Amino acid sequence: MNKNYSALTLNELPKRLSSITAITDQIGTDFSKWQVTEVGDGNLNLVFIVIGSNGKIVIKQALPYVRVVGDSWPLTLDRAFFEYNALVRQEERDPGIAPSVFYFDREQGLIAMECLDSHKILRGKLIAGEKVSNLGEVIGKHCARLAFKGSDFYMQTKDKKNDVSLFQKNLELMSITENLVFTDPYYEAEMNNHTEGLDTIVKTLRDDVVMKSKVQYMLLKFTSNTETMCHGDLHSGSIMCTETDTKVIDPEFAFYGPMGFDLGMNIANYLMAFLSQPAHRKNSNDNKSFQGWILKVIEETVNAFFEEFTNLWHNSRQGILFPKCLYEDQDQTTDYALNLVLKHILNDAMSVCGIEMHRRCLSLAHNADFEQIEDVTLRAKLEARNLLLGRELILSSDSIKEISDLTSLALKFNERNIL
Ligand code: SR1
Ligand code: MG
Repeated sequence: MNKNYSALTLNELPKRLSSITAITDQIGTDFSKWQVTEVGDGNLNLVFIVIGSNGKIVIKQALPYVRVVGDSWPLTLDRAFFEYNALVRQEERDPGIAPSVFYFDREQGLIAMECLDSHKILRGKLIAGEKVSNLGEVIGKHCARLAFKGSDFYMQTKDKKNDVSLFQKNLELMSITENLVFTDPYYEAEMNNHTEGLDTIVKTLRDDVVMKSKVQYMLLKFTSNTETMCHGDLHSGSIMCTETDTKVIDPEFAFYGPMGFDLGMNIANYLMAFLSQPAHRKNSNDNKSFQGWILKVIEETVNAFFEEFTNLWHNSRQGILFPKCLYEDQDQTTDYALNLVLKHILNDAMSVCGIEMHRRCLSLAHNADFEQIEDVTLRAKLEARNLLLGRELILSSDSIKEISDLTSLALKFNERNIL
């Protein structure tokens, strides 16, 4: 860690940041009146909202350790550098989707950005039964834009390779994903925990050599297939919404990897919201209606992804992959090629989806969707559905040909009495 680094405190923050013009331009120079609150509820960083006479700003600062575990798990400040770089690329590749960045200080692991205080974390909204219009369309398009514009379909080969090599150094956060997401759920790793009552299901998963091998095969793609820059952690805690507006935050886990990664992680979190609803909506009509809405969001997300990817394929394919000289210039169709690519993306997305559904119930960092269910028997019952649906998706990722195949499967598992 840099010797000049020091974590911000509520008291010291105003004085320490008062000379940074990029910040005072946003909120005003009279730092004696700044109101500071710490609002970080994530697993890794400090997050402050600072309100000045002219406006508000968010200050996010990396800590030299994993916040949720403490200083027994050291982590460098580098993640702020990768988050900053990913935010810049998100803005380039899908303008307006991420908070605006006003200032970055690598030594302090600090990013000053737009305060989205009229937005709420999507996970909380899904638990509370609050709908967001256009959610599927915005996130589906975003995933497609990120996937396409960070790939060799679009980037110049030199830029792509340089960018891959930059993000390959985000090794600490990639290593967290390699362990917590792909490996820990499937053995008795130290930081694991699961709800009482799930032992037989957990044993089924850990005994399933075919499924575990498919997960490791997906990990091989995670470590080796640098297809595009992924957000890397697109769960519903990384999406903030009002009723009508959606933003994507927190791309510190960004890496170059499979084009289906973000889509799969996003859908997994919707499926967990879907399967946990019976505990949050006691009125069965309300439950049914909100569950139906979540499934609609999943369908809209995937449809928007396919539509936008297809649009970019036809209008912006300018990289080394599937070049026009091999197709259009010879008056030949790219239908077969595009279909092949989309199938590959959906297949990877379904595998990642199943894996994410497992790790959020078995490894460190569970989802509030399930964790907030106080009735442990009910929680175990709903998590069991989630774990077995995840297994099905990993084992049969290639049998999901259309998104309705997935939503039908979700409805089926939602009815199953496993425990
Ligand atoms: C130690 S970090 C645990 C999890 O929190 C982050 O949001 C990522 O999802 C990571 O896997
Ligand atoms: Mg995060």
